[in-house]
Amino acid sequence: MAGDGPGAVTQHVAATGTTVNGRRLELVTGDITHQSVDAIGNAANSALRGGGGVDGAIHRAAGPGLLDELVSRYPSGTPTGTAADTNAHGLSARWILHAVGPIWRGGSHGEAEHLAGAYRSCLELCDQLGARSLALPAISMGIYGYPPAEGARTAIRTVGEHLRADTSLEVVRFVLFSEETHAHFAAALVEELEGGPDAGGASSSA
Ligand code: AR6
Repeated sequence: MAGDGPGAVTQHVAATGTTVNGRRLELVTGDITHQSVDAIGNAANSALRGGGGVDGAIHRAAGPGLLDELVSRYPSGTPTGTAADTNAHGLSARWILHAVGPIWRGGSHGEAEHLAGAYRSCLELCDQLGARSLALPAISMGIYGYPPAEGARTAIRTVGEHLRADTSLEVVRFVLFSEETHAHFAAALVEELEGGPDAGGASSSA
């Protein structure tokens, strides 16, 4: 909801979260195209020409100007494990960050590094752009077949590391499309940020 600030949860079925270094890491269930945040992450492919899943939903909601911008600014797309920024067009945000996760091929083809790289690129772009709030999907965990328990741990760990360092971000919100995916992220949040010796002072709240 506009006006509620970056910490507002605008649409959720189940919401959980934690605080890392004074910044919020939130989990909600919902449609990422309905989020009002500075930056919305997309799970794209390296051609950056649209597709199915969350990519299709974002292109439909943003309108045809998004594809035009991608074609003109990124004629060669962007490699797996990186992200590219555009304007948000019809979405209620300032930027869309088109992140390219890996296709799951069994786990021994650099998938974890590429998945972490896709999330890290979104976080670094936020710092370059001055974004204070970011909504992220479960990159690679749909059509690209990444096992969600493992993918969620990589996603949470990568965001947790970034929030512990110097960043413009005040809120990072994972917007998960199903209760099942939300449960994987909630378990990963406990394991990666609250349970282990590397918890970094995180404190949980509902
Ligand atoms: N809001 C939030 N999450 C969503 C939404 C939505 N509107 N729609 C789907 N998801 P996927 P990938 C979830 O397949 O695995 C495209 O064709 C979905 O349930 O969108 O990275 C691209 O162009 C899943 O949990 O992305 C690429 O070719 C998560 O988003 C390819 O798919 C990611 O699923 C990328 O595959």
